Amino acid sequence: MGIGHFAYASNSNRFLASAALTNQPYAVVGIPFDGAVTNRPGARFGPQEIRRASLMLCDGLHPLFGVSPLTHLGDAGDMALPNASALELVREAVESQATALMDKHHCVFLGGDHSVTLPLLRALHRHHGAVALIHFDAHCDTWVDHFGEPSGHGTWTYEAIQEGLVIPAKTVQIGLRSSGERAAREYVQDQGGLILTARDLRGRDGQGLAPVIAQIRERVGNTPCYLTLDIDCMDPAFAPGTGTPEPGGLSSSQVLTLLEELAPLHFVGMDCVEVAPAYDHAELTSNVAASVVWTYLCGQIAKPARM
Ligand SMILES: [Mn+2]
Repeated sequence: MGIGHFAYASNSNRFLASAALTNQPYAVVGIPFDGAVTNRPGARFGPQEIRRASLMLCDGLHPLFGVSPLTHLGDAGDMALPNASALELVREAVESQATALMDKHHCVFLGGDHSVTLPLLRALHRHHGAVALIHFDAHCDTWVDHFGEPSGHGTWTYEAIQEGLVIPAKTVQIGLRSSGERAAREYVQDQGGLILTARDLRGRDGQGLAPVIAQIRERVGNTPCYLTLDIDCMDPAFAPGTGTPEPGGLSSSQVLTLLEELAPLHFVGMDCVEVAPAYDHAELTSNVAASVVWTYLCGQIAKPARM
C-alpha cells in the first residue's frame, strides 16, 4: 500500500487496521480494565496501544505463515465495562460480552489485567467445556487470595482449576520465575500440569526449543486449547511496559518460536494481557504484544478453517 497506507492506518484505531466487526471469523476485542492489579496500574490503556502498534504489521504477509489476517479479522472495539465496580461485576460484564462474541467468532482479547482471563474461560466453558490451557507468565497466578481479597489478577489460574474450566493435566505454564511460596508456585504441577520455568528455558532458542515444543504438543494433543499470554512472561528488556516486571524472563524470539511451533494445536481463543503503556520505553512492549497477537492470528488462519 506504500506510504498512503500510513494516512489510512492512522485514521483507524482497529487492530491491524481491520474493519469493524461484522461476520469475519476472527475478532479482536479490548478489555480496558486494570482494577485488580497488585502493583502498578495502567493496563487499561493496553488495548489502544497494541492496536496502534499493530498498524505496522497490516501491510503484508506473515513471513512464516504466508497469510495476512486482515480480511479474516474484525475489531469489536473495547468492551463496555462498569467503572470502579466490584471485580465480580466487571467479570460478569466481561463474561456476557465474551459469550456473545464467542458465539460467532474465534476471539483474541487485548487486556487489561490478568483477572479478565477467568471470565473469558467461563465464557469459553459454555462453548467448549473444560479446555487445555497454555499460560505464558512470570507469575504462577495460583495464589489463593489477593492481599486479603478472594480474587485478583494473581488468582485466576487457581480459580479456573477450582471451577473446572481448564483440564489440570493439560495446563502448561511457561516462563514462571517470581517469588512466592512453593504451594502457589508449583500448584499447577501438583495438580498434574506442566510448568516450564524461565530457568528451564534459559539458553534454549530456535531448535533448542524443539524438545519443549514436542512435550507441550504431546500433552495438549488435539484438545481445544486456550492461550493466555501475560506480557510479563518476557524479560523487561523486551517488554518493560507492564505492572509487575520480573527480570530474567523469556526473549521475544523464544516466545515467537513457541507460538509459531504450537500453532497447529487446536486453539479456540487467546488473550494478551498486562501491557501497561505508561511504563513502556520506545513502544517496545506494545510492539511485541502486537507481534504476538499477529503471529497467533496468522498461525490459525494458515490452518484449515476451524472455529
Ligand atoms: Mn499473569
